[in-house]
Amino acid sequence: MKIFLYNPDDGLSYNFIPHLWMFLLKELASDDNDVIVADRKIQKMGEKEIAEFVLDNNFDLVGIGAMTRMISKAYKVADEVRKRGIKVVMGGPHVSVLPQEGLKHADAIAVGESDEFWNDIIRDAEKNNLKKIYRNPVDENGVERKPSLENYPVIRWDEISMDGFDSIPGVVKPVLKHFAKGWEKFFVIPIETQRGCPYGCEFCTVTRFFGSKIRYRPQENILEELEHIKNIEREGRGHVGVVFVDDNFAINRKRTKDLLREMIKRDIKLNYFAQISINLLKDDELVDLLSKSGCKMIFVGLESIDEESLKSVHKNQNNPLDYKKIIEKLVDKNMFIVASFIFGFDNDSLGIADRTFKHIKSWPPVLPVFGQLTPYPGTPLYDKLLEEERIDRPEHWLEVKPFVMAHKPLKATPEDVHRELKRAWMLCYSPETNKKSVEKIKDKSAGLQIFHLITRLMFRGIYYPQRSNLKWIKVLYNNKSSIKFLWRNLRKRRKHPCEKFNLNS
Ligand code: B12
Ligand code: SF4
Repeated sequence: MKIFLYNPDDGLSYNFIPHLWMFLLKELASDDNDVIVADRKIQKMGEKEIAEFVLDNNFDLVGIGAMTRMISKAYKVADEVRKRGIKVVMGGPHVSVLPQEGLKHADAIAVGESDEFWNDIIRDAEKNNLKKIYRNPVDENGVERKPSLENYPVIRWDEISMDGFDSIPGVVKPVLKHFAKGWEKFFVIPIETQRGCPYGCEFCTVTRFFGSKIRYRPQENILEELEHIKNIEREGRGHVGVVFVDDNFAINRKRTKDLLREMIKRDIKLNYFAQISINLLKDDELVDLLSKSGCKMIFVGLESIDEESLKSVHKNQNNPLDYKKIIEKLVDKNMFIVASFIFGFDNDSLGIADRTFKHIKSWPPVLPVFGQLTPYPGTPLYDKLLEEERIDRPEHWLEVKPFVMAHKPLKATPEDVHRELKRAWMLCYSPETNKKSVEKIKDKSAGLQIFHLITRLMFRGIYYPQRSNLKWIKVLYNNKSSIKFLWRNLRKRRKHPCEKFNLNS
């Protein structure tokens, strides 16, 4: 069978992190199948163009995955592909909750983690005998038996051509070629070490989808995959940024510390990004090992600076009083925080953007991201708001309006929340704030300062799309004072910045 796997872009990031599920299912498919994964070129195509590509390349089956946010694009692609007589199977967090909706657009739906039944789907498709729904078996109590990760395949990233996944914007490449040779090619590679989350925050789909009990991949198996990834750098094919997609990379601190120690011992240190709850980062030994093993950025769901708001969504593991101290510790160890905030909690009122910015300003530089509270199907939040008849657009995913709420919070209107979001993005990524951020880290290595500024400019693009070269040139022009500051500061140093792009000190 010739199989094509596709995940729509979120409309903003060109899938800068390639979707792990596609590479995982490619690896799990039995050897007699030819599985092709959609790359960045495909992301730029419209649904008809994608369907024509599938037809022209004689694919027998198309697998589509999507989060709720991208589901309407996924359905459009599925419809176009099926119009051309090719079978479509869909999976992922959205259709797993709403399989009947998915079946209006697909021949079959994979409900839940599909590792153990993916080959059944392929076999049935080959026999032209697809079932409508595939799911994991249940135990004697009717509880789903989620796949064990004991036999997780080692993905040979070093054997995959990564050229279609290079994430450096064309306009920045010449600058990097000049100042930081080797960094003009940068591949982002996703990897998982475990599944599940015990916290069960009200707005999140993870605990219901992956379960509250953590299942782990064997450590040797993870280390083997990291070794293959490291080979990409060792062979000089470009630089790599690993993303540990686990919802909480350090949920079991002992295991994580053991893994990090082994990475250090075996010299498979890689620049990486992970998601970790702020409460776990109080552990100094963990922070030290993260830094020594190559961690450069940590995504932390801070969500709010307001304790009441956190309580209202059962995010009890966060304490806003801890934020500053922990962030200082991390930046001190050369790691940056992607600080994720949500606006639109029932307790949020006007001025939340300014109040949040006041806190952020008092911290070492972080990369803040802001989104509105969204009731995703399959979450306790969705069920609660539906019962309270507070969702204006109960099927909001069929018409995604970025930064527009689907329900009414109690102390602000959806329009207020949108204004607050806009203000927060503006305040945090203005040229003045960017300059202050670079100034705050003027004693760090050249590499870290350049990395921080480029990342800031890229993060700005989450709210203010800047995909064309012209827009990028404008962004660089508007931020000329940060660039000048950086340039002067780096020239002052004895070691010339071009000499070495060292991210580690
Ligand atoms: C990495 C990640 C991202 C990355 C990008 C996604 C990527 N490239 O992987 C980034 C950081 C950009 C991101 C962004 C967002 N994310 Co995100 N993200 C994740 C995360 C942590 C890991 C995804 C992953 O690789 N999982 C591991 C793989 C193996 O699991 P999987 O994808 O579910 O695949 C399995 C099955 O679902 C199934 N499957 C999946 N697809 C298909 C397709 C077929 C054909 C078949 C047969 C099977 C199948 O098979 C796989 C193996 O079992 C998940 C949480 C999680 N643990 O999954 C959230 C998650 C997917 N994200 C989520 C959300 C909400 C977002 C945002 C909308 C957040 C926001 N407010 O901005 C944004 C959207 C982008 C945007 N800018 O607007 C939600 C999605 C919920 C939903 N119903 O849509 C999740 C589940 C987390 C949560 N808090 O609930 N995210
Ligand atoms: S938001 Fe994070 S901590 Fe909370 S349930 Fe989801 S994955 Fe777990």
